[in-house]
Amino acid sequence: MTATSRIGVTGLAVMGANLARNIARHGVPVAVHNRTTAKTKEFIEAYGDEGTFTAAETTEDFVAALEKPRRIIVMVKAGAPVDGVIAELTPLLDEGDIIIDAGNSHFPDTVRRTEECAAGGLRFMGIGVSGGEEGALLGPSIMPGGDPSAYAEVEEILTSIAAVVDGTPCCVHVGPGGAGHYVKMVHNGIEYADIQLIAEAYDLLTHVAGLDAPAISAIFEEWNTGDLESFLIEITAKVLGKTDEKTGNPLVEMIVDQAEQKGTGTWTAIDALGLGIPLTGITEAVFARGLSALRDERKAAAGTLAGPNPESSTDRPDLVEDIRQALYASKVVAYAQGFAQMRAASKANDWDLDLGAMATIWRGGCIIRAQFLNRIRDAYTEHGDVTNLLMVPYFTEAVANAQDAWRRVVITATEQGVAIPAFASSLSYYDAYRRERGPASLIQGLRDFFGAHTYRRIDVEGSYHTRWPQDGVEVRTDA
Ligand code: NBP
Repeated sequence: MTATSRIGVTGLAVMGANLARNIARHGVPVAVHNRTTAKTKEFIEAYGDEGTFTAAETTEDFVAALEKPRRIIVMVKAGAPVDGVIAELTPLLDEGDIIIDAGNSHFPDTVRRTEECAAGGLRFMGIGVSGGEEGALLGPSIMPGGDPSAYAEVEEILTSIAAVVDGTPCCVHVGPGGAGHYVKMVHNGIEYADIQLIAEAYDLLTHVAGLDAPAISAIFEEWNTGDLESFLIEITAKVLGKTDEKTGNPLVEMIVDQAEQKGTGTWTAIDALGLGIPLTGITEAVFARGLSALRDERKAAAGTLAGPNPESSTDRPDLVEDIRQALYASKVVAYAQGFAQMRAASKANDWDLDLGAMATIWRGGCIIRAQFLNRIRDAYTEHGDVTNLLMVPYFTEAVANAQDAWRRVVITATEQGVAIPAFASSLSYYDAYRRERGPASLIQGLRDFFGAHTYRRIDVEGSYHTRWPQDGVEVRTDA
């Protein structure tokens, strides 16, 4: 085997195969390999004429086909398979060679693998790739993390295969270690929130506004021409507009209402809990999927638990526009929270994330691509280190303009008994965030009462405890 390939891809399921094809279509010779060799043969038979491929049956041949420093994209199932592939590759590689995990790995695994590879003289990168199978083939959003010297070796290839928006490739070096997979994780979390908000809007338009799926499809199509313009709103119109060939009903009504998940939303929520960052939109979206999965329990509860009086229906003419505004405001909150989480993680891990660049590379190729991300990019360009996007004038004003409609929607939904966890929690977050003084003073008082956990006062420095059950006297505890 002669070393003629500039890069290798191992793992030829849908994502790996499409990434390899995308790279080859850009004129880069690619070595391809898969654990099950039949898949490699199938790949060459189907796509071999799309570029210069070297098919390798063994890992040894795969490595031998690569120019040095070797650049190897691993696109196998996240988890133990990635460690297995790294263990197989490591003894065959030389110092400075680069292993690139482009799957959806959990970022702590990426941090560990980076250290393990570095101990053996190898450079490791964890890169997030978004856009599903079509994105991988035609231009994904790429979030590369890891050693900058390794990125320099693959930058040209990665930027050439990425989606391009306004002449800018949707690929930028995110940061060291696990930064790339971290940002991809938050991207997926935001995707959960976006989808949940859309589902809540659909529920309201169905059960409060009384519209059918084709009518709601037309509404989403119209919404896609304004502030909400995005891939997810566009495909919502398509999904709602689809008629089931078997029954003639809207297909969405024939699909079981149990949402599945692969775990990235849960990782995002758990990470936010660890960082102490309020991430209500994404977390409610994960919980909502969990609740949807309790189909049998819901079925039993539907006949048992009382709801509101069905006669208290509403036919407000402005309801559809109110829902649009509530969706937009809630979306602003979900993104503000996700970006606040990335900011906190960047500080905690010394990643120095350029959050404006993250908004820039999410504008194309990925599932959450949206017009809206231009506004987020502009916010970081104009205001630098933004603590919370809600405080940037564009979003401050956007939410202020939408808030009356948002409140009406939450009230109406609650009166009608329609669950809107993401709409409502986003509004509560907004109301809590804009309060100079909240009710946590009582929480501190209670904690001090039952656990002597102490509290701070607003008028003087120090830490205090009141001897509640004894003599009620306040004592300073840090003096
Ligand atoms: P899968 O996640 O379904 O993984 C299948 C691939 O992993 C096959 O090539 C399989 O080889 C290989 N593999 C497994 Br399983 N165990 C292995 C092992 N122990 N050693 C070597 N290879 C092993 O593929 P995918 O859907 O293409 O996704 C790849 C990665 O990209 C995942 O991390 C996924 O989360 C991520 N991702 C997927 C999407 C998407 O839309 N599907 C989007 C973005 C990111 P075999 O053929 O021999 O079984």
